[in-house]
Amino acid sequence: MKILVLGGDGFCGWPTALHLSNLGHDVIIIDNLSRRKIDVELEVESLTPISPISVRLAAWKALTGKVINFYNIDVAKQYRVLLDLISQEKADAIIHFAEQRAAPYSMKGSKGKRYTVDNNLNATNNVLCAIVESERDVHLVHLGTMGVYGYGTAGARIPEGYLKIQVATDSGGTVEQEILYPANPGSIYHMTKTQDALMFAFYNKNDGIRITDLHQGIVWGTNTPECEMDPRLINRFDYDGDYGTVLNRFLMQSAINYPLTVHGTGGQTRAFIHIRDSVRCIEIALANPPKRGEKVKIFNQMTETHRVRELARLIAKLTRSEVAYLPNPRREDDENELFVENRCFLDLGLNPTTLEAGLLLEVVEVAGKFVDRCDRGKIVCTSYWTSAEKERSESRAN
Ligand code: NAD
Ligand code: USQ
Repeated sequence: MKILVLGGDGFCGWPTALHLSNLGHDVIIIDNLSRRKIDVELEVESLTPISPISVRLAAWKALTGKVINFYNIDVAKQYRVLLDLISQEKADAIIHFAEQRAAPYSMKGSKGKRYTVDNNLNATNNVLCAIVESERDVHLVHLGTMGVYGYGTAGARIPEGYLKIQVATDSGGTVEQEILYPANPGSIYHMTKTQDALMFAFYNKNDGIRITDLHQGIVWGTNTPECEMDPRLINRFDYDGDYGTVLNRFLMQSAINYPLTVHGTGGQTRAFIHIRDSVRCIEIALANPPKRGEKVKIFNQMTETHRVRELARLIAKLTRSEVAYLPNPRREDDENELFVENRCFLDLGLNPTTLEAGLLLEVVEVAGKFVDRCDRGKIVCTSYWTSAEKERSESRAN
């Protein structure tokens, strides 16, 4: 298959591109390297020493003989170049990772909010529009988020994208309908993902585009077998207060003896998936595209749910770390229950990497190995959802 990987230099995109190339697909990476530029802006670097994209690709070719081409294109801005590429390369599938993905960065004030909305919504609309204009039957696989469902307590298992409802009619009866699960975003970033979902529904209905939207949980871990082949192929590991996600942050914090930064009570329950399983899910999604005329296929791409404080306790026990309960910089429920339906991927053959099996290995092999590269001053989250969270945090510090 000829596959364009938009955002293929990023944390999820890079191991996916390597995995698909290794399977024999013809992979092309499109990325504007904005994530590397944001590192410069935030004055932080990946904990792992990542190579420049040209070095990554040359190493891959030298090791495997396989070629991955790269185009530096801003998907949100360079519509014509994107369209020409889809047409000339005769793409069969596009995997769309190319969005600003950090909730804290998206809440860093008007700059972060406006950039995230402009970038993410224009990128998604451009991809969809270009597929229509190319007149190619391209399967679009998008990386969405579990966060579109919201993190309250639903009181029931969260279905894979669609909710069956009963509506009361004027005549006193009921009719059954199936709707997109109600959107309930908790940040500007998550809001862009809920809006992506509406665009998918529209282009699917109007233009018949075949789309798979993967509602992914928090990805943990770092490397896949392909990334482990050579130090030049190593994946990025974000640990800073904006881009670091909770479990990888705790792993790194335990490696440097930094008290684990639990926000609030730590009663927030979230969904998780290892990077190896994330890559495998994308392989499965590509092999099982929606049929022509089928509505948008939605999978919940997660394997486990955990409360933040349970994760902290688990890692603290494994590594003898301390746990710090900090004022929560986010406006979110202190405690929530989360039950998620994830049969689709399991039925299609996903064999999950469990937290239990992978955790300690990750602490030793990755977080522990690169501790010297950590800037302790970048660990605390300083992006506040509103001024109330900022004031609470500052009054605690004084
Ligand atoms: P990332 O920031 O590491 O990678 C995104 C890549 O897209 C970067 O290389 C960036 O340079 C590129 N990009 C951004 N905007 C672009 C544009 N306009 N044109 C071209 N390239 C652009 O993020 P990630 O962690 O790899 O996440 C990838 C996708 O998966 C995101 O859409 C994110 O919402 C989703 N996701 C990630 C996680 C997670 O835990 N990391 C969880 C659920 C969903
Ligand atoms: N948290 C802490 N301590 C920390 C960091 C985070 O307690 O040091 C808490 C947060 O307050 C939040 C939870 O952990 O309650 C998750 O935060 P996170 O930063 O790990 O994850 P989130 O902001 O939700 O975003 C990440 C990815 C995003 C993806 C999302 C999947 O950055 O791209 O969409 O996970 S999901 O959470 O399922 O929506």
